[in-house]
Amino acid sequence: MALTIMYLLLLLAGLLLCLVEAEVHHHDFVVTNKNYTRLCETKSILVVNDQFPGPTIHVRKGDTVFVNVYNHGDIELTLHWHGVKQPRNPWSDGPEYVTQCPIQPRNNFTYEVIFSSEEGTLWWHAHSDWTRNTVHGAIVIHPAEGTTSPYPQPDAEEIIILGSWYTYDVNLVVAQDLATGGDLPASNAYTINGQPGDFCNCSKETTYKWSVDYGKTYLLRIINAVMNAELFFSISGHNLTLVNQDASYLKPVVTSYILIAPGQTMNVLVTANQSLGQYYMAAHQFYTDKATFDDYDKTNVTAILQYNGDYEPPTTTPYYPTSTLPPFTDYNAGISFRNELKSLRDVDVPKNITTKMYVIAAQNLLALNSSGVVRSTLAASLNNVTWVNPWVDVLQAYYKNMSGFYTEDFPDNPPEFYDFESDNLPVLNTMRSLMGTKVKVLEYGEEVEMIFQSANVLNASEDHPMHLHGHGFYMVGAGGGNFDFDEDPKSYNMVDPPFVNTASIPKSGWLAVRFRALNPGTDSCLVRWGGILIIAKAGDFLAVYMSALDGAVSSKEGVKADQKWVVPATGKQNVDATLDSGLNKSRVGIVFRDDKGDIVEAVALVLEGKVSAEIT
Ligand SMILES: *[C@@H]1O[C@H](CO)[C@@H](O)[C@H](O)[C@H]1NC(C)=O
Ligand SMILES: *[C@@H]1O[C@H](CO)[C@@H](O)[C@H](O)[C@H]1NC(C)=O
Ligand SMILES: *[C@@H]1O[C@H](CO)[C@@H](O)[C@H](O)[C@H]1NC(C)=O
Ligand SMILES: *[C@@H]1O[C@H](CO)[C@@H](O)[C@H](O)[C@H]1NC(C)=O
Ligand SMILES: *[C@@H]1O[C@H](CO)[C@@H](O)[C@H](O)[C@H]1NC(C)=O
Ligand SMILES: *[C@@H]1O[C@H](CO)[C@@H](O)[C@H](O)[C@H]1NC(C)=O
Ligand SMILES: *[C@@H]1O[C@H](CO)[C@@H](O)[C@H](O)[C@H]1NC(C)=O
Ligand SMILES: *[C@@H]1O[C@H](CO)[C@@H](O)[C@H](O)[C@H]1NC(C)=O
Ligand SMILES: *[C@@H]1O[C@H](CO)[C@@H](O)[C@H](O)[C@H]1NC(C)=O
Ligand SMILES: *[C@@H]1O[C@H](CO)[C@@H](O)[C@H](O)[C@H]1NC(C)=O
Ligand SMILES: *[C@@H]1O[C@H](CO)[C@@H](O)[C@H](O)[C@H]1NC(C)=O
Ligand SMILES: *[C@@H]1O[C@H](CO)[C@@H](O)[C@H](O)[C@H]1NC(C)=O
Ligand SMILES: [Cu+2]
Repeated sequence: MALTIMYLLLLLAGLLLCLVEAEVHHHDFVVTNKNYTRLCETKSILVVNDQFPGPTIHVRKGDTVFVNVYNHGDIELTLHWHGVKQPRNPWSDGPEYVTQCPIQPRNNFTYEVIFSSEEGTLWWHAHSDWTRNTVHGAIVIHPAEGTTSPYPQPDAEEIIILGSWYTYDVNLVVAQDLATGGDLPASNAYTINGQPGDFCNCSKETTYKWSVDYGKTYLLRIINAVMNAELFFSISGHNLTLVNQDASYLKPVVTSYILIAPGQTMNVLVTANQSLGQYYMAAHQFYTDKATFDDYDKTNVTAILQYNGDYEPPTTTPYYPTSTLPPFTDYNAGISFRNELKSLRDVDVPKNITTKMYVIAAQNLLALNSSGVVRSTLAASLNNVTWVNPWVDVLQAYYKNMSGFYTEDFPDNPPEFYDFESDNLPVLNTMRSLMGTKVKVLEYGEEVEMIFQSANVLNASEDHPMHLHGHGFYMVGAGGGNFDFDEDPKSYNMVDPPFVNTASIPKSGWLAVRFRALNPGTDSCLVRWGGILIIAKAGDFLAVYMSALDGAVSSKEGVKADQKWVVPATGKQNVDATLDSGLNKSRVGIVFRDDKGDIVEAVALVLEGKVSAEIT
């Protein structure tokens, strides 16, 4: 009894201490357009405070930051504090149309960013279509005053932001794609702290350099801020010791490379104890989509780790991590890295699961006929629902009890069970999804399990990074093939699974996560890829929204319904036809009448404007 009271008193004292010591910070973020030159070409990009990447926010665990955002740019946007749980503070989370409407040009908005249990590295980014490609920066969260990291104090720290560069106005192109169609563009190069590095045109002079002292140990805070791609990252001659992901500590993983998904953040320790010289840090894409659509960014982005001191470099060019950076399509390197991740300590995994969801992530193709013009629209879906933005943000609609903006019938299971990983899915049955703004409602305190399955609809199964706002989740399992409800749960890690905010569903496989709905009032994520919005009720309100990070809906006008192609009615045939769409290389759907007058739907590959389609 006495012990219990002591404990409570200590707890109270601890809380008071926290309240006294947590700091409040204020920042002004001014968004403007600014010209930047990369890859030999100059273009105007959106930046914050004249910096690309944007300014770093430094806090201690438990602090609060107010950020006044002034939009002096030419495009509407919001900002999001990726991985910050924001307890009971959903209005400041940021996703457009989920927690707020975008900040219009010449307007301002103040975010209150509340840090709670996070410790490590996170990041902030714009959350309106693809504006985040240049509007982003690091968030460094140090241990609270008087506490220390469970790992030895490094001698110094370095931030590495991995980004993607487009030589054209990608926001415009994405807006056009969203309106008219086609796959989303691949970047022209990846960047490290804004620079493509030695292997890209017109980039050698400005390659990012990091100087180290022999014998010191450094903490690298690595952020994947690219739009769409998972990346392998390696430093020639130096192992990495991964100690923290998504601002949560891990058991140390000594590795020669990491795999980092868009949205993820990783802290690694690096000891500078190799012979004095220059070593490349290099990254490139981990590509999991099928080989026929290989139009991805194949550049190798590099920065240089160089030892301080007076020495003759042993080589004229820096060492390249040839043997440690896995090849673009090294699926096993991806899987074996992910299997190593474990929380530093045993954790309290939710076991009283009251909501269990099996969610199929697929890429779909919709055919919309408006006044005789058939638009084929690539869209992503979760359980066959493709998310549609409401025009009043969901949180406001929920809070103000405004009806008609969403429905609370997001399904716990796919409407139809089939062999999700088949290489031969019947096109017509699986290709279409349902457009809608569907939300899943959770009671406060529920323990939730979500199993995501990457379906092979359109032969397009690939890794999909999933991200949860307002909460972290335990990644309890992942595997290949269709989820086996009897066998697969036996392999769950119920002891020390990693606690993260972003994890990938593996290509042709599944991902199982668990979380507690304990944060009334959180929300959202990338609407374009289709998604679920979860609202958890409490005395307060709560919305959690989850979706794939890696794609967007797109569609293309131009396949006119009256266009005549001579196509046999049956059998698999290649069609040769010209598409007046301006699309060069893309996966599109085509819908037309065959010579018998029947409507035919098919998936087509467009190359240089020529269509070759398989008609079944
Ligand atoms: C960017 O460069 C273009 C052409 O070089 C110029 O017209 C424009 O004013 C510049 N924009 C800014 C924001 O400096
Ligand atoms: C910020 O916006 C508000 C309206 O939302 C306006 O009243 C205020 O003057 C603006 N502040 C600045 C510094 O522009
Ligand atoms: C670099 O420039 C050369 C010459 O202009 C060009 O042929 C090549 O395609 C460029 N490489 C990349 C990756 O853009
Ligand atoms: C990296 O770690 C591996 C496995 O622990 C070890 O075999 C290798 O020698 C290490 N390399 C360096 C450069 O320390
Ligand atoms: C360099 O440091 C790493 C990490 O502490 C250690 O594992 C490795 O053995 C060291 N290598 C040399 C050559 O000292
Ligand atoms: C990137 O590096 C890989 C080896 O890791 C190499 O095969 C490829 O040619 C490089 N690509 C470019 C564009 O330099
Ligand atoms: C499990 O959760 C339900 C609903 O939240 C609750 O009523 C029940 O008491 C819980 N059971 C246990 C064993 O915690
Ligand atoms: C599209 O709709 C028009 C009427 O607006 C109709 O005449 C046409 O047959 C439809 N096309 C297809 C492929 O269904
Ligand atoms: C919300 O609206 C519904 C339907 O209009 C109504 O039945 C319900 O009582 C309202 N709830 C609140 C809390 O206003
Ligand atoms: C998905 O929804 C669409 C539209 O309602 C429907 O045509 C299709 O059959 C559904 N697909 C599956 C696999 O449930
Ligand atoms: C998917 O790939 C398989 C095997 O490569 C092929 O037989 C099938 O026709 C493809 N289906 C579609 C919809 O492209
Ligand atoms: C498509 O390819 C043609 C021929 O190579 C080229 O003229 C055209 O500019 C390309 N269009 C796009 C949108 O890349
Ligand atoms: Cu986020």
